[in-house]
Amino acid sequence: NHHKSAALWFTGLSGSGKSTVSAALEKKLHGLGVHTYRLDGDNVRHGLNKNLGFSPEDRQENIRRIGEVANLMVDAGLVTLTAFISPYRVDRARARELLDEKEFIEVYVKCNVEECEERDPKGLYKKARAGEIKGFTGIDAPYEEPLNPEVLIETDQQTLEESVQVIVDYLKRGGYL
Ligand code: GGZ
Repeated sequence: NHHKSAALWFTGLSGSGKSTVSAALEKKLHGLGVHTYRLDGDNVRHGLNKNLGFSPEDRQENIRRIGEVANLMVDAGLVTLTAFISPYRVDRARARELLDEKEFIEVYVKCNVEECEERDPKGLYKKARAGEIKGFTGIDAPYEEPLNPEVLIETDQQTLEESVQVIVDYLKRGGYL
């Protein structure tokens, strides 16, 4: 049972649903017999990238290393899911170049910032509003929306199941499944 490997590059605001959607998609892919690995803040920012913060330079380096690791994992034959804000277009474009266009699937997890702020799962928007966190994406640091993502999901308008299905349909159409 062999599947084409690829990088699924999730991007979106904090609280938009990148982790939730990518985790649900991964579960679905496992059910289909697809070998995956998911990179997210928990296994990268606490390990490989624990010397990095949230300045523009550190975010760029964060994304650069994640691109390199994803590249290795795709080489190893895995469908690799990355779930990071990746706020800068230029950094996402570099990851895309590194990974070779046809294996790079940008998934824009779109959600309006008001809704993200309302969800505030970790209370970080509240801290950003209070000035306790400076340079928080969507509040006082930029998020550059993808202009032409392979997949667009809108978590302020779709259920989790619908969002996952949109990505699964894309993968089927592309011959990944
Ligand atoms: C944005 C921050 C910040 C600042 C801490 N800005 O909701 P979360 O908690 O789990 O997701 C956010 C995560 C962002 O890390 P990434 O590696 O995805 O960012 S980037 O791609 O821009 O390098 C949030 C938390 O870390 N967090 N400070 N200032 N998010």
